[in-house]
Parts: sequence; structure tokens; C-alpha cells
Amino acid sequence: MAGSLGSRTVTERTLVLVKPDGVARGLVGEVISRLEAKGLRLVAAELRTLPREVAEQHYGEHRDKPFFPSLVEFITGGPLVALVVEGPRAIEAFRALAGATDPVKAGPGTIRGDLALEVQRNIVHGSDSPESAAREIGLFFPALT
Ligand code: IDP
Repeated sequence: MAGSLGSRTVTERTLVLVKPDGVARGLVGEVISRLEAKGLRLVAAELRTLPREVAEQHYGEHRDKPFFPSLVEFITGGPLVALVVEGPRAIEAFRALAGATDPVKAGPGTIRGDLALEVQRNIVHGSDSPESAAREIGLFFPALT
């Protein structure tokens, strides 16, 4: 059963992005070090600049939010690093490493809590559910699905 404890824990995959602010600040190695130190494993990694259509699809659930246009500008505004990461409960594990969406509220020891101050420029993305992970991995790395 997915998420069960012990030897039967099912391996999951999640999509992680080091967003353009993280790449511009030279934090790609820091993010990868933290997730590898946790025990998560890289399955795919690529530096790319997102076309607007892909960004709008990726953040489709936020289409009606006031920050959506600014979010799309930001995420397409420079190269990002897209990663597929694998491990037991990888989705929840990476969300815990990333910390809360608002870096000021994210706990110390988390990527956002240690390294960021602004809610939009919060360094990383991690899928928030198995359904989102499948959709996002399909969008970024169709060959993996
Ligand atoms: P998450 O990245 O922690 O899953 P979401 O609520 O899904 O958070 O928001 C997606 C991204 O949109 C955030 O990581 C952040 O970059 C941006 N964002 C969320 N809320 C705001 C806001 O109120 N103002 C500006 N940007 C925001």
C-alpha cells in the first residue's frame, strides 16, 4: 500500500523545479545536495527555459489568482532546472525539505526557510500529490511516462 511503513513502502516519483531565482543565485547544487542527502535519488535533470504555454499548464490551478501573470513571467524569465526525484514517499519528503510556500513562515532547516524571503521567489517547486506528480512529470518529461 502506498505510504505504508517498513519494507513494503512504495517508491514514488515527484517533479522538483529549481526555479529561475534559485538558478540565478547559484543554489542548484545546494538543492540537489539536500535532496540527495535525504536519500532521494535523481531520475532526470535538465536546465531549460520554459515556454509560456508550459508554464501556464504547469500552474493551471492558479489561473484565476491575482498573482498568476506575475508567476508566469517569473517562471519563464530565465532558465530553471527540472528534476524527477524518486524514493519512498518522495512527494511528501521533498515538500518537507522545501518548507512552507511563504519562506518567512517556512521553518529553519528547510530550503525556503534557510534561503528565501519572498513568496514568489521561493527557490523550489515540488509536486503536492501523486496526481500532480504524474501530470507534472508528463508535462516536463513525457518520455518517462
Ligand atoms: P507551493 O509551490 O508551495 O505548492 P502554491 O500555493 O501551489 O505553493 O503556489 C505556487 C507558487 O506560486 C508558489 O511556490 C509561489 O512561487 C507562487 N505564489 C503562491 N502564492 C503567491 C502569492 O500570494 N503571491 C505571489 N506568488 C505566489
